[in-house]
Formats: sequence, structure tokens, C-alpha cells
Amino acid sequence: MAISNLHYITDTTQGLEPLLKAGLNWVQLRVKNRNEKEIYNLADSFVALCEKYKAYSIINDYPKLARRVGADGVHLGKEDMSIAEARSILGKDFIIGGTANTFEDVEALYEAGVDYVGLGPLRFTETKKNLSPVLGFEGYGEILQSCSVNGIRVPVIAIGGITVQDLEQLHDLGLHGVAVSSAIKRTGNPVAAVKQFLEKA
Ligand code: TZP
Ligand code: MG
Repeated sequence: MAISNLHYITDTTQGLEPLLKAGLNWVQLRVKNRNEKEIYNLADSFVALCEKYKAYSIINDYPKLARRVGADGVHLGKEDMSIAEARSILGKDFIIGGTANTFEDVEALYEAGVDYVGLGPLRFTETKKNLSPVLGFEGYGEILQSCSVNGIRVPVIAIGGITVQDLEQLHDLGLHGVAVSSAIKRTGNPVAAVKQFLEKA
């Protein structure tokens, strides 16, 4: 398994199929404030759709649900289940990603054995409530430099307010890829946006 350099974050399967047809190969289902049954049903159809297009399916927040619906992996924040516990439930074949805002976060996630780290936010975004402090390009530069000095080798995915114009600079700083919601979903033409991201990611 190779970690994709374009992760699309969505809370719905609506409008997802055309993006998968356009070549999107990694999607994270991130659903907040819904009951268990609703999330289960959504996750189940999400995984089926991703499977149809051979795209990786990642479930945010819910390791047990991810296993039940046969997703490829899970993404966990600091307030979610620990990486160690998720690994013990899911085993080594599941992808586990974790959220980081500082070098110490990245280091802890690396030591806990995540498959990738989502590091952010690059800038302010309304997509996430209780956003951690904005890193800016400078923040990414410093954290990735510390990773390199300390021999921490893990794919790092930038997140938070990212647009296609940011890709070159993020790549030059050593980021493995990006995770994006608004710059794909909240445009007049999400398919065209995905194509642009795929070209440059
Ligand atoms: N974590 C940090 S920022 C963010 C998450 C889930 C939201 C990213 O969405 P957008 O719309 O691309 O800023
Ligand atoms: Mg979470």
C-alpha cells in the first residue's frame, strides 16, 4: 500500500462517484454529529463505492466501525482512541493515520506506528471546529526539518485550507501530499478541481 498524495475529505457519498471516476484514489469519510446508525449506513455505502473504483477508504474517528464495514483504514485525532489501541483492534494491514499540529505530535505518532501523519492546519478553515494553531508554510518547514534531523520518516500530509496553488511549495518543503475538502467540494466544478489537484499533487 502506498499512501496517496491526494486525500479527499468528505462527509457524504453524494457527488463522490464522478470524483472517483476522475481518478481520485483516496477518500476519508469524516462525519460529525450523526447517530451511530446513520454513520454506519453512510460508511457502508462509502466503502462499497470506493471499492468499485479501487480507491482507498478511510474512516475518521471510528476504528471499530472501519473494521465492521471493511474500510481500508482509519484516521484518528488527539482526542480519539489511541493509535496503540486502534492498532490492536485493526492489526497491521489496516491503514492508520493520525492528526498532528506540532513536531512532538508527529514524533509521538511515528513512535506509535502510524502509516501517515496529517499535519496542519496550513491556514484557517471553516471545515474544522476547534482548529489547532495555524502553521503556515514556516511551521511546516520547521517541523519537517526537525523530523529530518531526528530521523523521523513517515509520510506527512498537509491539511487545512489548502488550494491547488499551494502544492508546489508544500512539495518543496518535503510534504508527501495534501488532504483537501473545500477546494474540491466548494467549487463550481469539483471534477475539474480534482483533476487539477491530481495533475499537480
Ligand atoms: N483537520 C485540520 S483542517 C481540516 C481538518 C479535518 C479541514 C480541512 O478541510 P479544508 O476545507 O480543505 O480546509
Ligand atoms: Mg477525530
